[in-house]
Amino acid sequence: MPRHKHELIRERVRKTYVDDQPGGVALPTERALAEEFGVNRATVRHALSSLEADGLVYRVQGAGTFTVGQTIAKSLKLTSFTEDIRSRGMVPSTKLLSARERPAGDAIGRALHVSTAEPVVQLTRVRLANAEPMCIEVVSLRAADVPDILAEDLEGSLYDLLEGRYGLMVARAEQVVTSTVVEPEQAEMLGVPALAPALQIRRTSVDARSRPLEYAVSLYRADRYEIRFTVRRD
Ligand code: 16G
Repeated sequence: MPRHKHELIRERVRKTYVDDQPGGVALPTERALAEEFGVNRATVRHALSSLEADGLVYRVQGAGTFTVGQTIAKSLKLTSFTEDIRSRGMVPSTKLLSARERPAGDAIGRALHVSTAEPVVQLTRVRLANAEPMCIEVVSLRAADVPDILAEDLEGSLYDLLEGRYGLMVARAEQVVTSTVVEPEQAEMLGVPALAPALQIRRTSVDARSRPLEYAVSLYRADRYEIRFTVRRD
């Protein structure tokens, strides 16, 4: 079936410049694309609008057109970062930024049900998928729950470590999602411009007896993450 010219161009642009690209990669200019594919700029514009409408690229006034990359749907099933990324056929990795013991303080103490002076272990990690940064996570655990954890490899799955070495199993978590922006010092770690939109998820995880195990604050790139949930009429 003959198709419109802009649809053919759209498919060629998609195959050449969009598919398999990480997010934030600039496409050539409209003029360059028009030349490359031997069509006029209106056709290219039409093709780009259609890619934009499908959420595959985004346009920034005066700067050009950029790939969105694959987004990761975070469902309300309780999963670890490692599981989320593997389920998308990507390879998870982690860069440990800091690992230390400190007093819980107010907010963390409240979340973990300990006094403000109680020592907690705090890990700050950049989590990546196919070597591309996805989120920054700050996880706090009661130090008494995880003796010698600072000597462990903290660049793998924390949930595997908690379960395998300490017998701690997360059964449920309370989560609060807020929208925010990336602070300048976080922007570089996430590979996005400062003040780019982000999703913050605060998770308090408890075991089967409702004892708090983990308080985690994860900052996700909003261009790569979405939250999906099922609502049911009972
Ligand atoms: C997820 C959790 C985080 C947990 C981590 C463990 C959310 C919002 N947060 O990122 O609380 O610490 O997974 O992942 O889902 P890991 O086992 O791969 O280290």
